[in-house]
Amino acid sequence: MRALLDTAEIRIESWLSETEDRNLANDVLDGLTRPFKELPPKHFYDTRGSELFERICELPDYYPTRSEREILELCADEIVSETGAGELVELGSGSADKARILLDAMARAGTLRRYVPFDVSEQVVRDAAQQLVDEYDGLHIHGVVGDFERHLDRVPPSGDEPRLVALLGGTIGNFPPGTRRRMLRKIGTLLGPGDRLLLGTDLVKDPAEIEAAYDDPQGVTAEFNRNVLHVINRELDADFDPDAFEHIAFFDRRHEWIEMRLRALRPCSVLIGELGLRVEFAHGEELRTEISAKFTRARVRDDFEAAGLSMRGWYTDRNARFALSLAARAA
Ligand code: AVJ
Repeated sequence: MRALLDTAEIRIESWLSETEDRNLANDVLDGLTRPFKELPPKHFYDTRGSELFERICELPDYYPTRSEREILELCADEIVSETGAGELVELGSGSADKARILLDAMARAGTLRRYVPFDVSEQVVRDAAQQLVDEYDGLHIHGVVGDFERHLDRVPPSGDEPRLVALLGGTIGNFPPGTRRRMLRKIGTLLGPGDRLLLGTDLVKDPAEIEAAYDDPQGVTAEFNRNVLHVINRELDADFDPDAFEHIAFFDRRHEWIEMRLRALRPCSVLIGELGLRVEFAHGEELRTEISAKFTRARVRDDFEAAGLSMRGWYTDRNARFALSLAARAA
């Protein structure tokens, strides 16, 4: 662990070594040697990828961010009074602008004590911490820089006041179904008896509307998708030609998830220098880069139950596009 900052109000710890990072090399080695090639979506998010994602959130067709914000604005006071939360732990905190809506509600309720932002990006955690201590009087911040698939046990123990652990944006939908339940179970270990999980999930709806959100005419999502190839080129000394791959997004009705893929427009032979690995793509071969599951209330409830949690609240936006649910550790 590296202590990055330690003042009266802010403590930031990093659990990522610069070399190990997000385990890119091992994920590439696994994913590109399979019969159906696949990469985990977490590698989209270098600086450029995070910028592209922010642009996606502003696209007219990408409804999840706006819908979730609408729910937060509508329901934050109720969520805070329901939970009595004095501490907010946010997994994948990013720029913390959603957190602000919850922190405001906690400040109004007079319970606000501590914010624990958890993110892979050191810069993101630093910036959020610096800004928020100035904005909220008496707020303590304990930032954790890490990968929440591996470093969840580094979240500091909860204090005396009830804790709200938030996983927003629909990120839980990016995990395959078994891993998703395993993740929820691990997150459950952060909860004491009075604590709650606040989970954001995109909802099942007209497939055309979902597909439009992942295949914008401006091509921002396509660039975001291809960005993973730029990341591999830079980090692992590879020679992908990103322009030789086209962006695909389709809703899989059986599994009720969106899939993003990159399809080779011609045969490609790629050298991953750092791994001494040569990877062949046939013309038309597809590489799966992301699934993003869409939920019903029953599906969220079943996942909670399989993970030792129980649903305690369900909030949607006016158009029922997106949901926030509250869960507690099952007795
Ligand atoms: C990271 C879950 C917010 O799955 O919708 C956006 C990522 N991918 N457009 C999602 C994403 C393509 C996004 N989340």
